[in-house]
Amino acid sequence: AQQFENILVETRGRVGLVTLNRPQALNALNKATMEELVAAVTAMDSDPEVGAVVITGSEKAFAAGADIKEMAAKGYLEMYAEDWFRGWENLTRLRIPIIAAVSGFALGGGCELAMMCDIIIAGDNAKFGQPEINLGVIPGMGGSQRLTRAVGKAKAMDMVLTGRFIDAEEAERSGLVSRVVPAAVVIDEALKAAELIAAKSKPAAMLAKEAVNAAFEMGLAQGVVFERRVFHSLFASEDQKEGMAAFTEKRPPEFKGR
Ligand code: CO8
Repeated sequence: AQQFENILVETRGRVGLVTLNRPQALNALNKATMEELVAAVTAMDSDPEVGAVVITGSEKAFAAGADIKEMAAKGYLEMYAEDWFRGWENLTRLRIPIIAAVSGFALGGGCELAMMCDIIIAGDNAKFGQPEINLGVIPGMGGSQRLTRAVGKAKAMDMVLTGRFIDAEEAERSGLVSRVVPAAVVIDEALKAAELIAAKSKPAAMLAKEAVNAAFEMGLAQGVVFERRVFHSLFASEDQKEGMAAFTEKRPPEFKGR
C-alpha cells in the first residue's frame, strides 16, 4: 500500500475511507494533501473491490480551507503558471461514488471539496462557509459555481459576499447537504450509506453518478436522451440479468460488477 503523510487510508469491506490528517492546520488543504487525496481515491476508483468512498476529517474540522500559509506570498504569474487548484479537477473526473462525512468546519476549499463529493452527510456541529472574501480573494476550487447550483443564487451570494458560516440545519434546509446526523455518528452513517452503494453493481452506480452529474451540464431533452442510452447500455451487463432475476425469484441480488 502507498504511504501518505497528510491522509489516512483504509478499506472497510468494499468501502474506501480517506481521513484528512493535518490536525495542526485544521486539515487545511495544501498541495501535498490534494495530491495524496487524489491519488488514493483514483486507486479506489479503478479497484473492483472498492465500490464507494467516504472522505472525512476530524471532529473539529472537515477542512478549514486551502492552505492560506502556502499561497499567501505567491504572485499572479506563479498562481497561473502552476495552475493552482487545477489538480482538484482530477477528483471530480473520478466515477466512483464519493460521500463527504463532514464534522466541524468545512470552509473555503473544505466546503468546495465537500461539494465535489456526490453526497454530503453532515454532523449537527458542521459549519459551512466560503470566507475567501475576508482574505481579499474569492473561492478558487469551484465554490462560486457548485454552491450556486446547490443552494441557488440568493443563498450563494449571501455566503460568498459576506463570508458568513451556515450551520448544519441551514445547510440541509438550503439543499447543500443530504442528511444531518448527530456529530458522534457522522462517520458511521456515511460508512453505512457507502456500504449500501458499494453492494450495488459498480458500473451501474458509476453510470448513475454520471447521469445525475449530466443534469448540470446538459439541457433537459438532451439529458433525458443521455440517460435513456445509458439505461439501454446496462442491459449488456450480467448484473442487470442478476438484479432482475433476483427480483422475480424474491432473493437478494449478488452483483459482480460486470
Ligand atoms: N490554512 C492554513 N492554516 C490554517 C487554515 C487554513 N485555511 N485554517 C486554520 N489554520 C491553522 C491556523 O493557522 C492555526 O495554526 P497555528 O496554531 O499554527 O496558528 C491552526 O490551524 C488552528 O486554527 P485556529 O487557531 O485559527 O483555530 P480556531 O478554532 O481559533 O478557528 C477557524 C477556526 C475559524 C476555522 C479559523 O482557523 C479560520 O478562520 N481559518 C481560515 C478559514 C478560511 O478563511 N478558509 C478559506 C481559506 S482560502 C480557500 O480555501 C480558497 C482560497 C481560494 C483562493 C483562490 C486562488 C486562486
